[in-house]
Amino acid sequence: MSTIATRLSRLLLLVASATVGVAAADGGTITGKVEATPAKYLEETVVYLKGPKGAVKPEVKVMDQRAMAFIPHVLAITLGDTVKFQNHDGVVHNVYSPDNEGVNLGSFKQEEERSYTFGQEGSYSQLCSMHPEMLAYVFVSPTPYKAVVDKKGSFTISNVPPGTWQVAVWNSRLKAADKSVTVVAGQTVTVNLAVKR
Ligand SMILES: [Cu+2]
Repeated sequence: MSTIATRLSRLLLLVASATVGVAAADGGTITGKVEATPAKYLEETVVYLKGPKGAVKPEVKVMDQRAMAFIPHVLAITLGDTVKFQNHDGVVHNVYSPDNEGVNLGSFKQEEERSYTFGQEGSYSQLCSMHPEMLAYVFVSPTPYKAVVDKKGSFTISNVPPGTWQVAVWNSRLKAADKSVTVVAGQTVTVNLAVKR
């Protein structure tokens, strides 16, 4: 091969690898709004993608206990993530969930914390055996592409790999059919969903 041809093929290789790198890093955005009927259950809603799963680096998320409540009220995590439960109240709290594999972290006092790695996809109602009014939800998503809706029902899921994916909704009491959405790199696609009985 002549020197010029060698240089040209090297240059083409460089351009090709750079293009692939940009495409892999450059995801799209899914945004939209969830409407709930009845509306009072709207805040207990998570929008998530059923795929792509891919390789996910586990993270540690926090659920606090403060002023006799779990904070946040709904925590969305990815399967493999660990939740650190804290207690910032002057009283002892217990942390348990009867759902899926069942969880009981026992009782612990102010400034103590205990961690748990949830074993299954889906929702866990999060309770305290001493204070029946304390209720929250941990939603374990099969993918890292998930969002808890805000007070108006709006959500945004960023950095989604390009492709066609199933958008699903979890709500503590209501249901919605999945929707198929096609994500294009660098673009935002809007998906509106309705949850009802
Ligand atoms: Cu408690």
